[in-house]
Amino acid sequence: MKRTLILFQKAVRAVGCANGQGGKHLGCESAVSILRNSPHLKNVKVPIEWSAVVEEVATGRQWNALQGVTQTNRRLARETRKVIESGEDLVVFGGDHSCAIGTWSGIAAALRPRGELGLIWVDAHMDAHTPESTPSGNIHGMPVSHLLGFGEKNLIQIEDQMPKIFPHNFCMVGIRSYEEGEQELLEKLGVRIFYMHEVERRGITDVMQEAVYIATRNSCGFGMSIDIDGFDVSFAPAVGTPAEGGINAEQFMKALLTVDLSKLVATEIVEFLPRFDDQNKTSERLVASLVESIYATKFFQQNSAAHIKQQVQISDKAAEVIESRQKQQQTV
Ligand SMILES: [Mn+2]
Repeated sequence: MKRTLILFQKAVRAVGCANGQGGKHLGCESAVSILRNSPHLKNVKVPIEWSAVVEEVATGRQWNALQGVTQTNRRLARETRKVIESGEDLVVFGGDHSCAIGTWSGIAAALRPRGELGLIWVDAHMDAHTPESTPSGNIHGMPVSHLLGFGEKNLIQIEDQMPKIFPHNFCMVGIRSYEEGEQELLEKLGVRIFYMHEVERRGITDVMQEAVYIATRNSCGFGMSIDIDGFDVSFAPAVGTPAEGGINAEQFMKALLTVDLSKLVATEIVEFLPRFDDQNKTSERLVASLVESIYATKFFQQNSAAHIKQQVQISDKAAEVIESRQKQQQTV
């Protein structure tokens, strides 16, 4: 006898954060609405289901943004925590990079009963200033220090009192523009920094393999926070703080094919500033390609069939085997 079975289609849950007050230029707050309507993002091979968009609370610029950034990040943390607690894959679309405080605070809290969170920070900048060391006062230059537990009290205690990231689970890739104060903090903490010159010398594949090792060896899951200014500006022209040189985005996506993404719990993509994009929408396309390559790779590694929706006519015996395998996966 033959019967029809619908194979499980795995989707990535998307959360948006429409924030921009923490950036050097305003404009990142419009990235989420552009991405939600983006034909490029709609056409990616991996299904994306939007679950929430957090609107920004704006209280001013530079340090006056603090109160609003705190409230926005509290809201965002609640959303990311929910998705991770439900066991789903999560992609967060920013916003300026200050949203990382909320994204990873929520995720760290969700994982806390199981273990520590690992994090790979892809960026041109260190984003590790404290309120004392910052020359600009822009909070998008401070998420790393706050996630590590240094800085403004209200920003380091979102969801729980613990540091969100421990230095031994954290590394940075693509760094080439930074100030002394933030470098000092990271070096004092022993954070592994893959500066751009090391990426150039070793190749991004080699570097990402070591980065995933660092982010997974002591953690129960890891994330990637991707500031698109980490890439060469030819792949991502729509950024507010471009830096010369940078990671080749195509090579980065190829490198992902060679790393184990089975412990990846979330990806965050930030600092897309739509009004600086070119006519060809190069940056918007990059965001879509990143999501597709990361999750197509992850789902393929987990189960080569699970991410493809298929209605198949198969024998009872084959249906039994597949159903029992799906059940096993659900109980893991
Ligand atoms: Mn950044």
